[in-house]
Amino acid sequence: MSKRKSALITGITGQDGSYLAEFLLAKGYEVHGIKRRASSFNTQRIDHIFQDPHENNKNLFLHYGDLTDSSNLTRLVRDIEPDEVYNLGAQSHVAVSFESPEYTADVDAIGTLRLLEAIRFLKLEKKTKFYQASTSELYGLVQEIPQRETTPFYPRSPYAVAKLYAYWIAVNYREAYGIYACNGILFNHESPRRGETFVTRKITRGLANIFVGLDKCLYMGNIDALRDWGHAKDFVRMQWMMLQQDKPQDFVIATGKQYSVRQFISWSAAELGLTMRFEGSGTEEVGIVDAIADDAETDLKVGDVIVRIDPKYFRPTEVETLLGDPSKAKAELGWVPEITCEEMCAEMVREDLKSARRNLLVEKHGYGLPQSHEL
Ligand code: NDP
Ligand code: GDR
Repeated sequence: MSKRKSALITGITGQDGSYLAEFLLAKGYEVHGIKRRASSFNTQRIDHIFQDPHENNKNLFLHYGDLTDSSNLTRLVRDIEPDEVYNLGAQSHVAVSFESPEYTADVDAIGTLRLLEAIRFLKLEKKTKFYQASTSELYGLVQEIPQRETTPFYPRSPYAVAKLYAYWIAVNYREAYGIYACNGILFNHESPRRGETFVTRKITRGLANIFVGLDKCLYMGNIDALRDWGHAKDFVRMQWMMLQQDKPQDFVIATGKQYSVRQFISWSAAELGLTMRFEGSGTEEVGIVDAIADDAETDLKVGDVIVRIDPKYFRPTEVETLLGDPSKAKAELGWVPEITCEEMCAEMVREDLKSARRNLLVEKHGYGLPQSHEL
């Protein structure tokens, strides 16, 4: 019997890391993940696959570490000698990168270099395959629609500029040292595990809270922005597929369909039984409840304003439109996304509605709720 494969995932506690860990465990991999030291538990997304360290036959191992810490990364790569490294760890919030540009560069750009250097330094170039979580944010200011592997990059945030370095250093280590390194240029992908401050989750969670009476209004930034949103489950499958080819290559991963943030708000509301109407323009635009389904259990009334614009959520430089062309992934790897954006939106709303109802009970019994975060 062949020895089981091993994988090291940076960012295992994040949205993609949690789905990828599940996926690789189901394929029989030994999975190692790097988690950061935090003052409270930060492993909620992977608690369901956690294995007691005292048990035998474990196949999931968590290690403390950080992408800013070269010696830690090198030691882990030396000890694990992974067949595959998935570099998903990042300061991944575009708006936050304007507040913390240097840290974002350290983690997202130099962190990638540190990992590649560990592979090179330990002479694992022929053994260890490397996946880099690249991003459609590289395209930034529109040069071509839809965006494909050959579209020129024009990053529009410190996050995207850091990821540009990471993209090219992965290409360079492939060409210079023969490392099997691939960039997945992933367009936005979401799920019920999406961080609460990304726009889709902010909407599904915010509207669910308003629907049950925990909140009154959702404050948004640029709702004209257009995105190509897929489901994270579909996208992690492709991350693995990219490392199973004969030759390393870079791929765009996208659905090929595009919607506005405003549309996503309307879908989320519809899943709750609310029809929305938008009035006004610019920062004066509001989202109003236009109709309520008979079976919707809510105290909201027709005419209630539940969405407003707050310019503090606008970014200094915005990426207005992203639409990916996934034909290369389809032609060469047979990959097609299985979950539509609208289905994903409905799933996210249903999960957030369950949490909102649970939180309502908690509040009714006199216990405080964690405050929502901004951005
Ligand atoms: P998340 O923000 O959900 O997860 C990021 C992960 O990185 C978390 O596990 C986080 O740890 C970890 N991390 C953050 N800083 C460090 C650090 N200094 N050292 C080690 N680990 C760190 O992101 P996603 O899962 O959504 O995305 C995964 C990757 O894919 C990211 O690199 C992102 O930039 C990229 N990407 C994402 C897309 C998307 O639409 N989701 C699209 C294109 C690219 P902790 O839990 O402790 O915060
Ligand atoms: P993005 O995702 O910046 O594309 O990066 P995000 O969900 O944060 O924003 C998408 C678009 O929505 C607009 N927007 C708002 N965004 C947030 N967060 N909050 C708001 O209130 C709001 N209102 C409007 C934004 O301006 C933007 O145009 C994500 C991350 O996962 C990156 O790590 C990844 O690389 C890219 O997707 C592809």
